Amino acid sequence: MNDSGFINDYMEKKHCRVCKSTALTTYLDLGKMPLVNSYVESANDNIPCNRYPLAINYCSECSMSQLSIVVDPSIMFKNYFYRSSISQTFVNHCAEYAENSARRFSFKDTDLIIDIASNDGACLREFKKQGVRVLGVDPAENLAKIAIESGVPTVAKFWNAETAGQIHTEYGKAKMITAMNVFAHVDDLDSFLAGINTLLDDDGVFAIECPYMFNFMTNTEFDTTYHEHLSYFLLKPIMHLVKQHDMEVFDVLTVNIHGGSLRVYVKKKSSKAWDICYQNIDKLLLMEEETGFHKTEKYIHFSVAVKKIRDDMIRLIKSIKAEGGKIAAYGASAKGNILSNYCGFGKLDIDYIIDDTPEKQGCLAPGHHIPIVAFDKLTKEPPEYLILLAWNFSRELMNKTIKYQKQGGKYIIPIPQVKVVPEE
Ligand code: DWN
Ligand code: ZN
Repeated sequence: MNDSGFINDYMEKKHCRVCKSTALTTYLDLGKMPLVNSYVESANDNIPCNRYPLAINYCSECSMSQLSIVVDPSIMFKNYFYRSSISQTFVNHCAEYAENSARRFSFKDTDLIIDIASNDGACLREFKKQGVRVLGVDPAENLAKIAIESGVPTVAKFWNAETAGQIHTEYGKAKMITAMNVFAHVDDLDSFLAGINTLLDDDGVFAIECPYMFNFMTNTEFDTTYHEHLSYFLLKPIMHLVKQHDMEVFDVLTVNIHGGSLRVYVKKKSSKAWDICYQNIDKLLLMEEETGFHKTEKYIHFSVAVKKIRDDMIRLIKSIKAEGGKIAAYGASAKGNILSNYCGFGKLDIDYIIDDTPEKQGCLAPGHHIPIVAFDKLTKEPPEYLILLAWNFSRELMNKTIKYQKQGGKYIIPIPQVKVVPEE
């Protein structure tokens, strides 16, 4: 057992992290998968990747969905390849979020805004434009360095109660704490929320933004299942969880980013500063209830839809290759690594994966070790088909490849169903 209590890099999760129930039902099992952000040096092509069980369990007590294991976070997050700022779509999303927050919560220039899992500072750079003090928290030392060099002060640590205490001593209380694409990545949510309680001003705002289970299932976004994503949230379990920490949800909305996300605004129960938007909250809870998401039956057949996407992708790739067609991909994303490994694709199927993240170029993608290359490869060796593995940014990727389109190049978009664009 290592010093963080992990044997063999991971541990089984036998109880619900929200309500502690053991009434868990497995409804999706993708088998053993590699860690999606463990990109491989090309010299290590002959060394097989570690693979870990990847399955999701549903809690019938509180409607929480969570992975059946927890992989040691220090393996996944201390040196992190993913850079939030590569996607202009995401940067624009952050700019809108920062402007909206400054207006709604009447930021003053003395206010401190903290972003947990701040990555390369993409979001806090937008908040900084609103004239507030900012502080990032992210365990990835490589990303913290980039953020600091871009003018975003960053503490290179995991967020928990202890880190919150240290920040409180040095920086004081925060007006707003944002948790974008991290709340689903954390096993000990009790320590996470204890840290929020420590650092959040009495009338402060805690804002969670995470992938929404409603979109995950409705659009069969199974490839966003990976070991970093421990939880797959509905609004119902989030409300249950924050209540256990003397906090309450005061507003909620769905946002069109990363395949469809939930943004949940939380305040301390004692604060009277923010009206509770019951209409928005009740509307979403009712939608979850009426569409069956609060019942186990809803989940039982999800794997059928997942297997259909896998089978459709395999059939399409096989038919293209049978006719001698060349196939490449764009977006060496975490989701793309799950989709391509789950379909069993390898170098004989996909020649290369384009990615604009400098740190990923020249590496091999986890599992199948398909080479990751810079954009200019598309001009030098154009394929007949380009799989958009970052389908959540299809528009941005297609806008970047107009020349490829004009030369008759085609796209394969795998989610929510496998389709070729333009249609054949
Ligand atoms: O939660 C997480 C989400 C937010 O980001 C993390 N745990 C991991 C990561 O997941 P992902 O890698 O699937 O995220 P993206 O943002 O869908 O990945 C897009 C990939 O495509 C990146 O490697 C960057 C690349 N890309 C590019 O090369 N050129 C993306 C765009 C838009 C581009 O123009
Ligand atoms: Zn539960």
